[in-house]
Amino acid sequence: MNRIVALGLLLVTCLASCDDGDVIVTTFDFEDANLQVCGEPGSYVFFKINSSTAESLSLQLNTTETLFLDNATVDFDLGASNVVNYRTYSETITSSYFCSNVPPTSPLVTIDYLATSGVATLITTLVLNDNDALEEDPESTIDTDNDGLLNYFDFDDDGDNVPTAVEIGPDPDNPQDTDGDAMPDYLDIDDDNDGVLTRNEAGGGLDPTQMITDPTVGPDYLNPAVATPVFVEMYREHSYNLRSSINLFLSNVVFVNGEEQIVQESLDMGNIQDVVDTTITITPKFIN
Ligand SMILES: [Ca+2]
Ligand SMILES: [Ca+2]
Ligand SMILES: [Ca+2]
Ligand SMILES: [Ca+2]
Repeated sequence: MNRIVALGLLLVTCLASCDDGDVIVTTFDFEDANLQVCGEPGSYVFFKINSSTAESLSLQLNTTETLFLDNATVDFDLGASNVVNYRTYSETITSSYFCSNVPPTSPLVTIDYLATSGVATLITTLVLNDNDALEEDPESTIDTDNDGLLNYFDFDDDGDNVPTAVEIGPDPDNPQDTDGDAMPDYLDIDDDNDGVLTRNEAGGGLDPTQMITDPTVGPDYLNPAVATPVFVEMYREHSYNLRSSINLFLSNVVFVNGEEQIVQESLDMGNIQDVVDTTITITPKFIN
């Protein structure tokens, strides 16, 4: 709020001093400028800076949503709560102008156009990866174990508490099938076909690889000679990588500065690759 008040004062100052003959130059030339973003739920600021002309184009979204975590195309009406400004400055600015918590006192805003109407369209595209070495189709909706995590980002596809990366074996093109039933281990809930589910061959724990009765054979879940169930009705914690990229467009924007008005039918604000690159951890709810 302090910043908004401060900018308002700067605008008034400019209007008072700028309207007696100064030529107002507006290029709207941001083609070479990268889209940048900072902020968090409550207030995100997207901006482009043309350093050579000391201009900026910015969008402040006062949404309480956490952005960038869903595949989505969302329209935001511009106006009181979603604010677009086109500004010029007394000298060029850096990203900290928009990203610092304390509103900067310099450089001065020399021209400030505010969008009174228009639409901002934010397109978010996610890439989810369970790092299990399988080539998996992100369009697929298959969820083998029905745990709510689709196979392409489920690091334990069959929900037997042994990660797919462990079960796949050395050759992802020819995945391991311990019991030879034509169902590869990573999709087989009873890997040794001894009648006890792999999940229940962990001695009551959440890691069947650690339950080894006969070290010469290996873990009990791969040893058909050991078939002692200890029932486990929980999934282990899952993790996957989430990367998101965004494209931002402005359309039908009416910029106003006093009596001046500029209409921009479409402004491509550009894109940011990997605006989020993070690891999501989740323990899926066990459903029998
Ligand atoms: Ca799943
Ligand atoms: Ca598994
Ligand atoms: Ca099998
Ligand atoms: Ca066994």
